[in-house]
Amino acid sequence: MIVRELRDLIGTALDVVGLCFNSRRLLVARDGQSYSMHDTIIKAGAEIPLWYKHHVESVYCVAGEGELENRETGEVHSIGNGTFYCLNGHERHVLRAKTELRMICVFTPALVGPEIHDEDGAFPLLTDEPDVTPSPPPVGSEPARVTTMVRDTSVAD
Ligand code: 9YT
Repeated sequence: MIVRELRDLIGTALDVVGLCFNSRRLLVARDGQSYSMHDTIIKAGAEIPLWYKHHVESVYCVAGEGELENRETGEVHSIGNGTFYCLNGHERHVLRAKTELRMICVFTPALVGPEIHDEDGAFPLLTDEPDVTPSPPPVGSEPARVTTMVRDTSVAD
């Protein structure tokens, strides 16, 4: 069982600060599940073009008011407390925050942790690999494990 408190993530590497959002990554790839889960705050006034080419994202809004534009169809949906959407077709979209939004986001495959959006509004597909540095761990400590950012080049952009 994994039990975490949001307050324990604040200010750590899993509290990822973007230009107009804060993504607190509660569950990430190294936790061994098929998805990651984030508690994300989008700043009021933000307009974010996104395109999750490598991931499927599900989003449940629990606070705030905003708008979701599907750039493939031109459809615009209001977002508020209780709105859910799933980008199961990797749709290009724009998220607009009229007020601060709080969104619970689930990504498949799981994010490693430090991902930020690239120029297309996508997260790169990273792999979580153990550190292979052949130095012995200090006596009495757990084996060291660090997250390395490795671009998976088998997936075309
Ligand atoms: C809702 C959304 O896509 N926001 C961008 C941030 C992302 N969801 C994240 O890192 O949690």
